[in-house]
Amino acid sequence: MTRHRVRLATVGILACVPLLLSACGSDDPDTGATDDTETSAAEETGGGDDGATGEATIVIQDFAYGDPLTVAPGTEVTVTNEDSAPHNANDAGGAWEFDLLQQGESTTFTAPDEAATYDLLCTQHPDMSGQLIVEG
Ligand SMILES: [Cu+2]
Repeated sequence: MTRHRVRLATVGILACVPLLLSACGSDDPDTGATDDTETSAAEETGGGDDGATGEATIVIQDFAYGDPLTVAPGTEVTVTNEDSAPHNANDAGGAWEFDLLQQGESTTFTAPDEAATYDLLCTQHPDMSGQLIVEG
C-alpha cells in the first residue's frame, strides 16, 4: 500500500531588506530598534477605474519614518510629523522636497513615475532613514 502524501509547502517570504545606512557618532539616545509597524497605512479607494490614484501616509514618529512604504507611481503621499522636533521627508536624490513640518503638521507630495526605491531624507536629522518604494 502506498501512502500518497502531498505536502505543499508554499513559503511566501516578503523579504524586507532594511537598508543599513550606518550613521556613526549619533548622539541620539533614541536610536534603539523599535518594532512598531503601525506607522504606515495605505488606503485604496475602491473604485472601478484603472487609474492608480492611491493614497498613502508616512507618519514620522520618534525620529523614524516607519517601515518602507510601497506605492504606485503618482500616488499622493501624505506626510505627518508627530514629533516635537521638526522633520521633513525629502527624496535624497531630489525627486521631491518640502519644508520642515512642525509637530502635528502634514503635507503631501506626489510619488515619482519612475519605479525605484527612494531614500527619505530629513534635512535636520541626517541620521534618519527610510524608503519610499515606487512599483509600477
Ligand atoms: Cu528630522
